[in-house]
Amino acid sequence: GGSVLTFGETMVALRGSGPLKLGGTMNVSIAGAESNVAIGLARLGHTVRWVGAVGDDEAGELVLRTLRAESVDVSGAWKDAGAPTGLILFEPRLPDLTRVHYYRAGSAGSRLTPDVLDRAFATAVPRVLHLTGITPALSPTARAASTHALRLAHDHGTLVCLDVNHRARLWAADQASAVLQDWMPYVDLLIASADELPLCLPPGSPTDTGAQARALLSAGVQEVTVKLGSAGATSYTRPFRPGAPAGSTSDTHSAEAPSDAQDAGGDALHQPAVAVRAVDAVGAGDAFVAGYLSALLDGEGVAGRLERGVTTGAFAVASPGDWEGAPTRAELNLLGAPPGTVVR
Ligand code: KDG
Repeated sequence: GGSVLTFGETMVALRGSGPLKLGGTMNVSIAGAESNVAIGLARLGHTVRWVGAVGDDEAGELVLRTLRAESVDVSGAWKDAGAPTGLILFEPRLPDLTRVHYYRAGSAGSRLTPDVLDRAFATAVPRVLHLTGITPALSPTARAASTHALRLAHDHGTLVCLDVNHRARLWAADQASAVLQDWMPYVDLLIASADELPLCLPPGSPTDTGAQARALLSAGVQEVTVKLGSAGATSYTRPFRPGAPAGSTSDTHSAEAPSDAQDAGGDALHQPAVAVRAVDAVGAGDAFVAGYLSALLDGEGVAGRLERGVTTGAFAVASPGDWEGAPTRAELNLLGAPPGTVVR
C-alpha cells in the first residue's frame, strides 16, 4: 500500500482515426498526464488521489466519472463554474506520428491555486507527491500551486516524483527551464526523456545524458530516470559513500526512496523495453511512471521499478488511448504471448 497524491489538468480527449480536417468519427475519453499516472496506479491496487478542477459542465462530469470508475480518489477535485473543462484532440496523422491540438487556455483545470494543495495535505499527508512539468505551464497560479506543493512535500517528508513532460505548445523551453531549475532542490525522483534533461540544468551543462544525470544527482536529486522509448529506460543513482546516510548530501531532501544493494554501487542501471506491436504511444511515459511508482510503493529497488515501468509502458504502447490499456496486477504477466494467443 501507500498513498500517492497527484494534481494537474485532466481534459476531455477526442481521438480521430486520420487527418482531423477530413472529419469523421472520434472516440471520446479523458486525458491528462497526472490522471493517467493515477489510473495506472489505481489499476495496480494503490491508493491514489487526484486533485484538480473541471468545469461545471458535462465534459467535467465525464472526467470525474471516469476517474471515480477507475478507483481514483477525487474527493479533493472540484467544479469551477467560471470556466469550461479543457479539451485535447489527438490526430493520428501517420502510423508513427500523432498530432495534439489543445483547447485549454483559460480552462477550469488551468485555474489551480496554491490553497488547493494546502487542503490536500491537510486531508492526508501523502507518501509520494507526483507532479509534472505540464501544470506550471498552464497559468501563473498553477505554477504557484506546483511550487507550493513542492514546499509542502518537503515540510511533510513526502517523496517528490517529477516527470518533466515538456510541452512545447504550452510554453517556451527557456521559461520551462527557469522553473525546472528552481524546482530541482525539491525533487527526489526525476523522470524525463533524454532531450528534457538539459531543461533541468543551467546553461553550459554537459551534453552527454549520463553526465547530465550525474550533475542532477550532485545537485541533490536522489534518482534520475531517463525514459528512452523503445530503447527502455536508464536510472542513475548517487554513488554510495560509506558512513554517509543516504540523502545526506542535501538538507532539502528528507524523504527517502527504498534502495537496494545494486543501488549502493551508485551508477547507471539500464532496462530494455518490452517489445510489443505499437498501436498508440501516447500515454506510454505516464504508464511508465505508474509502474515505476507502483514498484517503489511495494518497496522494490531501482531494478524492480524499472522493470515494472517498462512493462506498464509497453501495455500503453500496445493499446489505443492514454490509459485504457493500463494493466491490473494480475495482468502484468500477459505481455510476450505469441501472435494469436487466446487466453481461455
Ligand atoms: O502524457 C500524455 C499527455 O500528453 C496527454 O494525456 C495530455 O496531459 C496532457 C498534455 O497536457 O499534453
